[in-house]
Amino acid sequence: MKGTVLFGMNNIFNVLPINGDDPYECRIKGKILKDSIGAYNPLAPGDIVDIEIDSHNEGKGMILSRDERKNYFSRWNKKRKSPQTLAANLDLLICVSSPEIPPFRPRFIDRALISSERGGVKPLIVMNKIDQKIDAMVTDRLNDYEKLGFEVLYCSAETGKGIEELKQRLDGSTVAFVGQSGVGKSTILNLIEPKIMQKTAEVSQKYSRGKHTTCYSILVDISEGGKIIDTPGVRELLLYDIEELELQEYFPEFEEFFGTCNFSSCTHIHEPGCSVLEALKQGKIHIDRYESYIRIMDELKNDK
Ligand SMILES: Nc1nc2c(ncn2[C@@H]2O[C@H](COP(=O)(O)OP(=O)(O)OP(=O)(O)O)[C@@H](O)[C@H]2O)c(=O)[nH]1
Ligand SMILES: [Mg+2]
Ligand SMILES: [Zn+2]
Repeated sequence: MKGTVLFGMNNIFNVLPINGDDPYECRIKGKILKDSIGAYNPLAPGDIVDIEIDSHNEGKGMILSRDERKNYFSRWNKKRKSPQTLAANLDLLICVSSPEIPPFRPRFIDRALISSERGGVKPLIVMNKIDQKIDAMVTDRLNDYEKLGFEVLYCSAETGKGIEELKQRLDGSTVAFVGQSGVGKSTILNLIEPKIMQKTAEVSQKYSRGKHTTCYSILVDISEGGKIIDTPGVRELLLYDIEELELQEYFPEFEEFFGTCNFSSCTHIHEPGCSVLEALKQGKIHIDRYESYIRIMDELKNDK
């Protein structure tokens, strides 16, 4: 029988049968799923699996295999030195951010955009907490994302502004919320599906940081249609498996300069006759995006 993984904890996975209302608590049959060798987690919310129901134990079952993923959103888990999938089989990756508390982190967004493209998912940037002060720097960065062709939606889970629009984007599809801790992912989910009540917590006043309230990814079926995967806030969104010369392809603003640098294998960092560096000088490329490019490049080269 096929089912969707809702969440997993301590190697026990809650799986909702495709045509059923009640999830089964499942373990993986055997020691490991053959598709997940080397991964931090064998399964993520949104994964489609084959299960065998345990006829002796009500509500229990075994996971036999995992279907190939249509797409996924993942990051590099530094501690365990392996890729960690946060959600699978998505129609949209929603990167939630906030303008002030916690502070706006465009570098996180840049990484989320790259990781979603890498995994084959369309991204949407959501600026939540628009009831807070929005700095000119923040507006400038968000306008730049729009100029680059990324969608940006503004909302406030506090006042409800923009939430209707967000609901419409859901429209029967499967979406995942990602973002730093404290930006309001679970609060938005609770507004969209009040019967859920995911735990939320105030941002620490002292550090202006979230408290990592959500501790594992979970898929929630929305009564009005669609599915939302709420993920825990991650401090770092590390990228992996991207070649040095491949990174530029994730920066749409570099595209018009491809093939116009002096060297065909230009990394756009220090090479003479580099048209990306020239465009940067002329203000055609946002300095902050370029800074992200440099930092990610450094990390891809050195980190693992
Ligand atoms: N002012 C304001 N506060 C908000 C808004 N949305 C959420 N909050 C508050 O922000 C705090 C953090 O919200 P959470 O929903 O727990 O954040 P989260 O992104 O789920 O955080 P993690 O689970 O730790 O990743 C809570 O105190 C919310 O009430 C908003 O639009 N405006
Ligand atoms: Mg949360
Ligand atoms: Zn160049």
